[in-house]
Amino acid sequence: MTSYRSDYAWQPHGWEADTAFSVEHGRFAAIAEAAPADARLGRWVLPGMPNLHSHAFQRAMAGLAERQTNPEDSFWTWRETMYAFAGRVGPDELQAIAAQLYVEMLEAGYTQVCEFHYLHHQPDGRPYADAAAMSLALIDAAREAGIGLTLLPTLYQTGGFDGRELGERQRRFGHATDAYLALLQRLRSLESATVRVGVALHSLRAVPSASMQAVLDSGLVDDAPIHIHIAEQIGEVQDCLALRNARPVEWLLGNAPVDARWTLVHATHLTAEETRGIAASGAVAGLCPTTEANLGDGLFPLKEFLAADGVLGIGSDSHISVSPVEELRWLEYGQRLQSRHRNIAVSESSGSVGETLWGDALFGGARAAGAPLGAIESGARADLVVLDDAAPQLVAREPAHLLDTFVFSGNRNLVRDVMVAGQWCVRDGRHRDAERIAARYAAALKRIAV
Ligand code: NGQ
Ligand code: ZN
Repeated sequence: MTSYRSDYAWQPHGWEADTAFSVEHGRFAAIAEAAPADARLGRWVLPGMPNLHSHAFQRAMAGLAERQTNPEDSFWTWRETMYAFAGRVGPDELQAIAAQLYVEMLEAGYTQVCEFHYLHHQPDGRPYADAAAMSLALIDAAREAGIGLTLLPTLYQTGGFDGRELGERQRRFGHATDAYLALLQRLRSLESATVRVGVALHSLRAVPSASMQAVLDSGLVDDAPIHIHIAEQIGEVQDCLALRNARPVEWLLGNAPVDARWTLVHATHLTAEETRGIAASGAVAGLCPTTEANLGDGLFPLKEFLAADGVLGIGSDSHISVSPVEELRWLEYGQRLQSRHRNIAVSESSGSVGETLWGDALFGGARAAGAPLGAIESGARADLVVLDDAAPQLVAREPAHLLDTFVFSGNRNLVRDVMVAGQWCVRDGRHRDAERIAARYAAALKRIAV
C-alpha cells in the first residue's frame, strides 16, 4: 500500500483541499487524515478521463482524408477513404497503431478507452486462424500501454436499413449472430481489473432488429455496457424514417430496453422529445466533438440535454485529435458559435464550464465504460492525472478557475503524471515505453503506406 497527498483533488462535489488517499491492489482506499504520506503528488490531481469511443485503427489515417475529392465531399466519401485504409490493417498493424494511440491518450489524460471494434476478419471476409485475433491485438496493445480497456466487439451484418448485404469492403466486419456471440463469450472470459468487455451494435442500419434482440436476450449483456452509433447523419435519419417508420433514437427508445447500460454515440440529430427521452433513460450520450466537426455531422443539443439532466461523455472516435481538453472545448465552442452566447455548459452545482464538462464527462464516461472510475474515492480504480503546476498557464490560479484554465488556455499539454490501476504510466509528460512503441508504429506504417 502506498499513500499520497495532494494540495487539491477533484471530487464529484468539487475541489477538496489537502487530500490524502492510499492505493492498494490498484484501487483507492481511505487513510487517516493525519497519517504521513509516502509521496506528495503535486498541487492539482484529477481522476483520469474515460474515452468512451474509439476506432483505434483510424488514428493512422489522420490527415489522409483532408483533400477535396469532389465538391460534395461528406461523411460518406470520407467513409470510402477510411474503408480503403482499413483494408490494409492486419493484427500486427492494429496492435502497433493501437499501442501508439493509447500512449498518446495516456499522455493526454485519458486512462480508459472504449474500443468500438468491428475490424474482425481478414480483408476478404474470412476469419483469421484465431477468429479473435484482432480483438486480442487490441487487448495486448492496451496492456502494453497500461490503459484500461472496455472492449466492445461490434455486431455488423447489413449494408443499410433495407437489409442489403455487406459491400465488398465491409465483409471483414460481419458475423452471423451465433459466431458473434461465441466471440463475445470468449472475450468476456478475459476480463480483468483493467479489461472490461461489453457489446456494440454498429448502428441501426448495420444490425437488423431480430439480431439486436438475440444479442440482448443472450444473457451475455445483462450487466455489460451496450454501445451503438445512433443518429450521426441526416441521411440515416431519413432512411430510418422510410424503413422503420421512426427516427433512430425514437425507434431505439421504443424497441429496446434503453437504460444506464447504454451509450448512444453521435446522438447528433434529435427532436426535443428524443433529447428528453435519452436523458430520462439514463443512457449516456457519447459525444465526439472533434470527429463530429471533422466529418461534418452537426451539433448535439447540449443545453437542452443538460437541462433534462442527461448524462454525457466524450470520445475521440476517429482520433483526428487525442485530447480530452480539445473534445470538451469544442463541445462548448460549437454551442457558442451556434447560439452566439457564452458559457453554455453550466449546472446547478457549478457556474464554471470547465468544472461542469470535466465532471460530467468523468461521470458519464465511467458509466459508458462499465468500470469503477471517475472519482478519487475508496473502491474506485486508482486512475489519476497530476497537472503540471509549474506551467505558466496554471501559475497563480486558485481552484475556482483551475478547470476552466485547463480546458480553455491553449495547447500546451498540462498533464504531467498519469496513473492507471495504481501504476504510473506517464511521468513528467512522457509515457514509460513511448520510444519502443513509437518505433514499432513507424515500422508498421511504412508497411501499409499508400
Ligand atoms: C465507423 N465512424 O464505424 O468507423 C464510423 C463510420 C459508419 C463514425 N461514424 C462508418 N464516425 O458509420 O458506417
Ligand atoms: Zn464510431
